[in-house]
Amino acid sequence: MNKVQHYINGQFLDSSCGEFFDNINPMNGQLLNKVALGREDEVNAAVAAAKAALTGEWGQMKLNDRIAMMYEIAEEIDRRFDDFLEAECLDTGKPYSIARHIDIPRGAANFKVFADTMKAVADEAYRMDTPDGKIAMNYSMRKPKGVIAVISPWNLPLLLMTWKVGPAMACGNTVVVKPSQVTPSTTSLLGEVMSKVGVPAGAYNVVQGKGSITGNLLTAHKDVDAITFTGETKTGEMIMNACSKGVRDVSLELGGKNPAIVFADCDMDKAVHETTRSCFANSGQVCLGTERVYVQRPIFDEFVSRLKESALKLKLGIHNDDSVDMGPVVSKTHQDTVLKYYDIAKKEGANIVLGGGVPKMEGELANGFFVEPTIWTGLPEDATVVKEEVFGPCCHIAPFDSEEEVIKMANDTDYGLASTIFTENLDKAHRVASQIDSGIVWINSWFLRDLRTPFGGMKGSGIGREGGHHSLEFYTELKNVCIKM
Ligand code: 6OD
Repeated sequence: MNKVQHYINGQFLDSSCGEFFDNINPMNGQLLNKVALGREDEVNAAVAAAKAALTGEWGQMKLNDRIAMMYEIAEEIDRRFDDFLEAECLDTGKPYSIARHIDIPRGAANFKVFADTMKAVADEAYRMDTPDGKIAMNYSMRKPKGVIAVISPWNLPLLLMTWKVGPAMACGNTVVVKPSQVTPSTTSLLGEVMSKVGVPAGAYNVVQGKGSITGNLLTAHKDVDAITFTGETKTGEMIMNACSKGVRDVSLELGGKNPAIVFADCDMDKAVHETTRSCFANSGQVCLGTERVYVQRPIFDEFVSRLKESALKLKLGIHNDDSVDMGPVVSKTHQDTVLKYYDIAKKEGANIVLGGGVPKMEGELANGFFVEPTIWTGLPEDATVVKEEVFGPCCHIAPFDSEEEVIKMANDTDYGLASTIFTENLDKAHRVASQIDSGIVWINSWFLRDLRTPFGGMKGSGIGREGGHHSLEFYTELKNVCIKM
């Protein structure tokens, strides 16, 4: 059985204390491999390597060479596509049908796009008249922020980790990554890529471990200059607290309780297709996914039955069966959480249109952490599953009458990450989009990503924007130089 190690200062290592923890395959509940548990020694070594690399070979590398290296990393990920695919699917249980088209290509794209961004960086310049009749020129310049701690989640492990590591390294920072304890593999595999393309030691470091141990040590470390995190809102609050010590910058991409608004004048096929994706893709474990669907009353019954029909076609199963649409959820703990919400919905009087429990799986999959795609109707807006993020393959569908009413319903949430609107009336689409409080609004689509656009959440969904040149705001320090002539 192979093991998943730390990658520190260009070397793969076990922990100094020799401790490992189990990585479980969510498709069958079996042990997949053992993962090194990082404690103080590993966190200190990784941060020290990252700090030294800032002034070492990595820090001295010319911008053009660094950009070239970003492209080489992307190309090497493409060359190792099948290794990344297998490792990601075994850790998460997601099927090839998803990871082949989303997770792994984005792992490479996250390096290419930020290499492109760095090629096009423009600085500001202002000429001013001075009080004594001369002139002065101001120009801005950017420098890397330093050692960036990247705490990445389990739902889209490679995609979301590289979404941070790509821009951080393209800007010249060094990184220490702590991936989720349940999906450690692709982060360490990326270490092999870094070694292969000759990234200088210390620029990319990985400390495997648990949030409550390794994550806490990393976020508290005094030589970490900024922290970027994707995950639960509660953890985000703790990380923000940690950042107050030393006044360090933080970027947070947190939870969502995203609405879909389906107007009577929508293209029904499109609305059903995209909502099936947004509710059930990746077993509902996407922070941009839909969990609240609002449908205009004249088409309510038709939409509910069409969404049910579409969800019934989703095939659950093993990752390497190309006909499978949905895998299990990521862990036993998360299966319990989702099922707890399914129970609460029932107790609070939901009409269960579809699912609501554990599907019957055959053979070894019977021990996997599968949950049924689930659709509810009939709950009030203050019901638990209409308010709280479940992060499972489920949604509640409620009717609405007017545009004004649905905007209020959509915005009545502590979150503000994403939303979708379905209508064939362009005026209405723009009008409603402008009034929804979410960082991204998709019209007649979902999860269509242009990596140059600003990405981030409002309210409890996070702080800061990343994507294209917006990522530079977080990953660099901007300074002004004023020269009197
Ligand atoms: O596509 C992205 O860049 C992104 N940050 C997606 C986030 C998904 C959350 O589960």
